[in-house]
Amino acid sequence: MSSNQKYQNLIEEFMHYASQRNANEPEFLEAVREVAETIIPFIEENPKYKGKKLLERMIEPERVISFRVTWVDDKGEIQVNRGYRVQFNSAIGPYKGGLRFHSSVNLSTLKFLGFEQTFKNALTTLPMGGGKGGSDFSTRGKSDAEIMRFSQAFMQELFRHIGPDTDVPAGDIGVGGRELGYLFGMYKKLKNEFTGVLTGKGLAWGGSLIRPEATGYGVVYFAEAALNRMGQSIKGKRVAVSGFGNVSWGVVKKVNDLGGKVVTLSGPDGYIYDPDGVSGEKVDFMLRLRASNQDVVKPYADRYGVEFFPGKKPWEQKVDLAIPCAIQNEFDENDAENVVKNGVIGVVEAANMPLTPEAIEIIQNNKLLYVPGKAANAGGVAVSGLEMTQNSMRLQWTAEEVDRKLKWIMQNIHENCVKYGTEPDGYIDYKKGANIAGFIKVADAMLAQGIV
Ligand code: 2IT
Repeated sequence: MSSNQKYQNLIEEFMHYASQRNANEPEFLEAVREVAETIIPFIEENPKYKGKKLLERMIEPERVISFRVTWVDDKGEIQVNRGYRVQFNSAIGPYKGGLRFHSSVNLSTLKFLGFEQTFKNALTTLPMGGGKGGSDFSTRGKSDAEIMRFSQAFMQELFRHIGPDTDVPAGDIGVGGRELGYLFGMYKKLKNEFTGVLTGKGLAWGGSLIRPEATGYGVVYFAEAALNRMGQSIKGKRVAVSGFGNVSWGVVKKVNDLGGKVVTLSGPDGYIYDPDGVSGEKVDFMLRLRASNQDVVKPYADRYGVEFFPGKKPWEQKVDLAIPCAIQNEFDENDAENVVKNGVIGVVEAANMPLTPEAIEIIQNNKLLYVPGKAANAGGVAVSGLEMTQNSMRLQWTAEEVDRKLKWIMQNIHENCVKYGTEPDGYIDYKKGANIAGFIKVADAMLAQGIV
């Protein structure tokens, strides 16, 4: 009997408690269950953590802020959006995590993201707590002036709740360098302070080199470490990627650096298949696609004469590695069956929780490589942490220095996952390893700081 089965009753009891308190929050409950399934057995086997209600405390955000964002669009019409900041856990540092501007944003999404962020940030070795925020505002079809007015209106409330030692937001889906610039400008105006209150800033105003690339680079460094363990490497591998935004862009660049080939990109409209690989000027074209605010990938196919599959997902292509970079639950059991059938080595999550629980189960039951986002995509927030360090020191490190630190952090996370996730048969359960390593750091800090 596996420890998971032995503790099934405790897990179900805990999930019953969590579901009652968080009804109508399916994404949050999905993230909680994933952690509970690995952490409850760990707590039961490590008496130091027993009877302390650690998990009950961890699934309760320290603070949830919800606010109205009103602004005027280009037609002169008044628009009303909802803004949030979920300050989840500050046991090991100031709340830290991105802002997401996307039509799917609601409290459930942001609670799942803030909860995951707490574990992810703990894995980076840097002193950052967990938080997440955003709005149901979508940049799709908006003008630059509208994006500026919305970002300013959003910050007009958020500024009260954040600060360089309190809560340090960054970007996420729909929030890149442009949006962060508008957010930072308004924060600075309101506070009359130039501080490192946001990360992902532009280079000229306190940003860090490598931050734009960091999430994608980190994912590929992690994948390389995992492949090396299996006696393989990225070199010569064909990779399927979803999305075409910031994370996919970093993944494409680093896969190319290491001698692999990314053959797919996707958007809400479908996916493109480029057998020659996304390289050279095609990589820069990804940035133009993002800046166009259209949220479609088809223009890539039109421009470079490759195949476009409307309404389809890239996981039907035969590749060596699948790296979902788009959004939660984008990869389901059918996709998992597809990639298993096509002989994939594994799936590495670059987005947050892109695989459904059923998909994870299929990948892991087939003993294929599965790396959860909270481990694989931690490079983004890790370089955000390095940006905070540089801001505090009032200096700027070179790209080489930041990249070297990023690589070290990703290898360290990989080793920690192996340490806590190695199964008796030698299979590495990276999900279990990441959850336990993250839990230990946050739990030890919470125990030391008393009941607060
Ligand atoms: O999901 C993530 O880790 C991010 N969106 C980055 C957060 C950050 O604070 O850099």
